[in-house]
Amino acid sequence: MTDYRKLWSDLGMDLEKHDRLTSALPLIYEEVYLQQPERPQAMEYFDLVVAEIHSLRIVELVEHRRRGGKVCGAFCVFVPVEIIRAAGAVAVGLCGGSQFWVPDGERVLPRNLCPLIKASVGARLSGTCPYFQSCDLLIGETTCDGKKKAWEVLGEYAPVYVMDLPQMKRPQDLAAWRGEIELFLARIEELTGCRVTPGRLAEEIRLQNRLRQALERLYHTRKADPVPISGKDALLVTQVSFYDDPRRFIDKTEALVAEVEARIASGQGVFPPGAPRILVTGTPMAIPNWKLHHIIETAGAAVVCEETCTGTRFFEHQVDETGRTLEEQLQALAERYLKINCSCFTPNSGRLEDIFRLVEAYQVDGVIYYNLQFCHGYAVEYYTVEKALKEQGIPVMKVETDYSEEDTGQLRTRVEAFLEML
Ligand code: BJ8
Repeated sequence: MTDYRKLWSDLGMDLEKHDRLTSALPLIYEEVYLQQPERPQAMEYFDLVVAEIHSLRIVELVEHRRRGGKVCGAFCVFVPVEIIRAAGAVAVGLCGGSQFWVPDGERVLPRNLCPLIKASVGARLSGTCPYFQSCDLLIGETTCDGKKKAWEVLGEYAPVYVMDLPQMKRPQDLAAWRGEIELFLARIEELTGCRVTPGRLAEEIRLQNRLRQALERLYHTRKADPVPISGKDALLVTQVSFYDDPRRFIDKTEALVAEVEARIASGQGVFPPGAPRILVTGTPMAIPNWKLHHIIETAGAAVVCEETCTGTRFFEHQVDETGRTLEEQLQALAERYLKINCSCFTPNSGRLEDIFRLVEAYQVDGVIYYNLQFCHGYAVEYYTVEKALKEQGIPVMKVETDYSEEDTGQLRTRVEAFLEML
């Protein structure tokens, strides 16, 4: 086995602490992922990515930087990665999904803050995440208050650029967002020293659209009964898409889709036909946050769709590819990204429409509303979602949790009770 300690130490990482972080992962992964029956063979690639999550891709990032390239890290699906890549930089997703990083985040942030923010900041402070260590620029955004203020703190430890996201979707908000994208492009050009040309941007727009389509096709297979792939596996694929080389990711995901489509043709599933079908909606699940999916799927139900930013919000809607000038392309990017229905918008009725559409398309039996603790936007929005779903007779339950394992037993009991009444 290759020893990556020199690589990590060159990145300024805390090796001893990093050993503690990585020592737990194989056991958890074995229990949560590898013990699932009848997994598609093509999941082997995604297993490898997780097994080597702090090495294989990091070697590529280090090599890219050695050749003079830049790496940018983002925390939100609103950041237009097409622009980063069109300027010759690599884009990686940085949201922290591990409890391991929370205490380090709490050194500088209040305890009663969303775990995703604490873990993201903690990952940087602890010096145990090679993705953070490889970034030349971190890109924050003004979505929720917690993130917005956390970037000021994070800025003391690494270069941070913040995109100002509007909180409404009126024509003037679209115009403002388009202006933000122009400023972002200028900042990325300054970082990389490369001009973004319409030709290069068109290429990256097409590539990211292909990536979205690959995920969309994978999700489409989950509409079948029996379900041909577990929710845990589908979630993992989406999580990996934030880190991986996009071309390789598309190839591997398309291979997975082909295998899963063949399973549908032969009636093969990972759950018995008729198993309860669950839509998870709410806050994102950054790797290695598999807690809720694991509870649901070991209680006999299948997660068939995620209306989250590690689900449909990430890949729905393509960027219009017909733009020939930079102006047209930036407008197309602004329009596509502003279609994402995050709870930081008011009103956010589009999200409700999405949930109903997905309930129908995936033949959902029940909705589980996933709310990371202290995420007020999604917590408040539950009122509207619950009311609308109940009016239509669609069962819904809310789960408010963090990254720790403390409430696992209690959550399991609640989920089992919910599944029984479906
Ligand atoms: S577009 S959901 S990725 S902001 S960090 S809002 S969980 S309190 S992540 Fe998000 Fe972009 Fe919206 Fe999606 Fe709540 Fe936590 Fe804030 Fe969060």
